Amino acid sequence: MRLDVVTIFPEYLSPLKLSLLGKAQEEGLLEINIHDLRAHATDNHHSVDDTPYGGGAGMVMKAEVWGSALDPLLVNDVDLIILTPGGKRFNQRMAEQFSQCSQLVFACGRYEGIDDRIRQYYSQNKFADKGVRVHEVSIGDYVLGGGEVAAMVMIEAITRLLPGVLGNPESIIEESHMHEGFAEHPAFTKPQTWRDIAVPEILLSGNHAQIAAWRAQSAKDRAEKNF
Ligand code: 6GU
Repeated sequence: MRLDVVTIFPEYLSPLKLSLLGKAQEEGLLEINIHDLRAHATDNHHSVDDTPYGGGAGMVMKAEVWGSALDPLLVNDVDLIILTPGGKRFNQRMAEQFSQCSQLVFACGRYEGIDDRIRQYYSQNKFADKGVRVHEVSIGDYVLGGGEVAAMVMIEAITRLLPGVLGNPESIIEESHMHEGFAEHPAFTKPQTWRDIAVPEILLSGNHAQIAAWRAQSAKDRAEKNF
């Protein structure tokens, strides 16, 4: 899988070099390219934003700058993800769908967002015919300073589903039966008693059917409590 992230803060994405994702890149399972949006600014001040038509607070990121950054990335069979708090809420099902894609391009908006003509332009039939698909995505109901952290959240959720990236594929299979409303069961490891709190007896029984039933019920209870 190839990932491209376009941002005015390339250093913000440096954690992607660490840990499992760093290793996945070294092993060639994954290619991540970070692009500096400001390199596509054309005026003396290298501005990437301007005041909004219609007035109001804040600044809007310029279509010309984004167009120049995105044109070379949106060639064929590629999903453009525009990160915006107004987008479709990201979830595990979307992570699974995006993990099947060959190339994802993350457009990290700052300020009051990206000129909407970017979304409109790359949604046209001439791009759809080339295999360019456009998505507006949010990671939750709160407002971040920009899409960078949201892109990292999505990248972590998506790439751990790729073959060979996560150490333990069995936990992926377990998760695939979960989705919303069916959270994970509580987990325990040694010692059997810690500060007078014992591990549930059933988990020591060796009765796999009963353990599975206990885990399913606990996961349900926990999910309902957290709702
Ligand atoms: Cl994708 N961007 C911003 N700026 N805020 C958010 C978000 C994205 N998702 C949730 N809040």
